[in-house]
Amino acid sequence: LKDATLAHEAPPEAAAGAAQPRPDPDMREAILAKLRFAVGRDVSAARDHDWYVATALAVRDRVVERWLDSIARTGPEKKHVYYFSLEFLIGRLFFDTVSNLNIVGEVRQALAGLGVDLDRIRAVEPDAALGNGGLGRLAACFMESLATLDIPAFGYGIRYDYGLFRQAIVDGWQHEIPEDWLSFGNPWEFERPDIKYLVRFGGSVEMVGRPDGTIQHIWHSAETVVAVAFDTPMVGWRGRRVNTLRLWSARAADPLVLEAFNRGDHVGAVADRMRVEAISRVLYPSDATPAGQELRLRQEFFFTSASLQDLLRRHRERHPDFSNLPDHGAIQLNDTHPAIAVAELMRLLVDEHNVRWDEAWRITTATLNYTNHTLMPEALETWPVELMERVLPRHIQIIYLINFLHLESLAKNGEISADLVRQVSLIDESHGRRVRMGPLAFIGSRRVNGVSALHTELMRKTVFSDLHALYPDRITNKTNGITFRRWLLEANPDLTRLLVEAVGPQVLDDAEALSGLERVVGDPAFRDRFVAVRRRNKERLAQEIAARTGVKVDPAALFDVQIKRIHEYKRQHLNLLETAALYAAIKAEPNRDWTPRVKIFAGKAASSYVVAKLIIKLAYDLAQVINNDPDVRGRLAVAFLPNYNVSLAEIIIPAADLSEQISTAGLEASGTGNMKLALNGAITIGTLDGANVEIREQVGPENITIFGLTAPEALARKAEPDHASRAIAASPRLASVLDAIGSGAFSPDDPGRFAGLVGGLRDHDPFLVTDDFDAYWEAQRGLDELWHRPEEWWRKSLLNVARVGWFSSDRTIREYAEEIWRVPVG
Ligand code: 7GP
Repeated sequence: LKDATLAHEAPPEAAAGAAQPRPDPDMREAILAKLRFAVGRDVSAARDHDWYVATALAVRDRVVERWLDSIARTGPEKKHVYYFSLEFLIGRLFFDTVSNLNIVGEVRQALAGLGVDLDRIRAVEPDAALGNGGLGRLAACFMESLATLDIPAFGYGIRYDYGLFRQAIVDGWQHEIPEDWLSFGNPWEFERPDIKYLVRFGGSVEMVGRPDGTIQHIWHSAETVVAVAFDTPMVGWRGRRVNTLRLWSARAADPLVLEAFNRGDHVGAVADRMRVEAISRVLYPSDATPAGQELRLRQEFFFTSASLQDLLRRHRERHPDFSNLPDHGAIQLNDTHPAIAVAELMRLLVDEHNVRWDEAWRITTATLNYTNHTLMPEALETWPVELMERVLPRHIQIIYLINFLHLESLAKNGEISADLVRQVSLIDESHGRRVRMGPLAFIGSRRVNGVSALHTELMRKTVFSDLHALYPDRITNKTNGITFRRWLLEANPDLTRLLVEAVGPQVLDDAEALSGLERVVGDPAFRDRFVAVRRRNKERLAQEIAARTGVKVDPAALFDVQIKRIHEYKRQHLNLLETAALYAAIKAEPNRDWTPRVKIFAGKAASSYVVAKLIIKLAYDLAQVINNDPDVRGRLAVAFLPNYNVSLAEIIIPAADLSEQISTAGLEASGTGNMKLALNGAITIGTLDGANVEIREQVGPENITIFGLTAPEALARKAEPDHASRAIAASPRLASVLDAIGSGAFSPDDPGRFAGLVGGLRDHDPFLVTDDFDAYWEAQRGLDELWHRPEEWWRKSLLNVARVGWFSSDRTIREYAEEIWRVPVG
């Protein structure tokens, strides 16, 4: 599997707005010294990877200066933000770091003087793929913006030995390959063997009466795991601040039973170690499907407990007690994965530090905050009570008590029906007894937020309606954002250079300065340069497509891009149906002036998600037929790019003309790819879902193509039992494309392959693919026509770039800082 390369046509240093870089003899010497003394190689023997490590280490020294300075500069009294996340989907760090330190030119020159090409060695770095999708990438963007805004912050998570699987496509089927990103070492991390905590599991709880009549709970755990810290510096723009991403690795307390080993039981001697270390072995490949496994619960508790212990220890070094913890720290729970923090913080305060229950509850609920990222019922975490009793016996007691006091306080405030109790109880009794982590996080938090205006509104009205009625001020909206440093400056240096010329260098520091572009959208000379930049980006993507799939595509065609996790609610299959219908239409009328299109797909399916894998196979089978049919050559091509990850996104996004954001309305919490694509000049075709709603507000309805059912309409339509059959009956085009796919027109080797997929659409179609098909088709044809009026197309494209400054994660983080964390912004 070949990894994404990022060969640039032109050096990106001008993008960083630096004055002409001066040769930096220090950098050259530093790289040479690292190569010799840290890597242990001579210049003559050094390979790309050696140069990469040597350069990364030389750059890292500069980071460390600023890191230590940031820590020293932040007085102990300053409030910190703690971002708890099971996922940080970082991607590569080398170029991000060099670019944020504004030393691209120096490093490029130093390397060039040594006969080494920066763009070649930066492609050697493996992606840090410690996340599944949007939620994990958001955490990475937030870490960068926190540092940029000079907010003291820690990211807390798990140092997985294996990141999200690598996707290989074999004959159209997804295969998962372990992502051993650490096998060549990781120059960005610092192991901290001295920063470690014990995390306990299992056992029983003893209750002992104290002389004052209160009861002390003593947890006799069955198993102890050591959490060891690995720190990675997170560099803000212009190196203004460097924060810490602290990831925990699991170690056995007794790594080797020497007696067993000496007896000859070489495997048994390390069995315990294997079991313990499994906790940080691998990222769960689940996006919006619960892993539902004990190991996942162990992961969640492991990192949450270690992180809480770490921040409580630091607090106690400076303060006599924990009463002022909320003044010095704000914790953000990234979805419910760390929601056990509610019970663990209570346990640490009450059991370990002898804080009174009420006071501990005050501290907990003033410190914790919770972000919800999905309303899909199957993704709302619950844990069987039986499992929690076994793995976390003390925590289940605490959760029961929190639940009791919560329900009691409701009763005190008036009548409370059995129905309401069922709705707001932390224990779900409807299918076996389960702990509901969403409501636990809600009750234990000061603020609860959704990630787009629509999503937050739906949180209030649906999943959290009862809790919202009880705590009407708690839910707040924080529309997602993206870091423009990675998704514009680094991913699209040529466009960045053009923007700097057009609106001035302030655009590098202030996303809203993009609005200055409005002045030049009508200038034909500027537009030509914009189109030329896009053309180069598209040529680069065409090369990448050819290298990865063998498919040759024309960079002059409309690049129609859908890149994201494969999921039925995201409706890649709607796009594929339209592709098959378009293919049929072109074949039927070959002489029409069709807009040449390349349909580009990329994304991973959860390993257990059978339908999602079948959708990938459908894309592949369509590509086989369409790309090999001379009748449509030059008009339609299909490419499924394997192994979508951050680095591949950095190549695709600057080359996209059309951005597919076509989820069933009401189901995509926000989306962030939609923002990245619009920022780089793609026009969006989308439903009124997630942040598409706000993108429309920002760019103007005439500069985005919206189609299909709205969220309330979708909800109502789904309730009509025969909605799919009626939609199909009303649309001959849809009926015929379903017949074709269902009967094996694209899978002659296995004609029944897609019968189930098509049958599902005919029978239930829970994601309303059939209902939205015609509207989607019409919207696409409108875009075909628009492509024939390039002046208009590029005007809309440019207005997208000009008007999406609001989606900078700097804006999002500012809002969190002011309204949720109450920390000053630098
Ligand atoms: C995603 C949402 O699906 C996406 O709409 C949103 O933009 C993103 O979070 C960031 O808020 N959710 C996940 O990635 C996810 O794993 C399961 O959700 C909890």
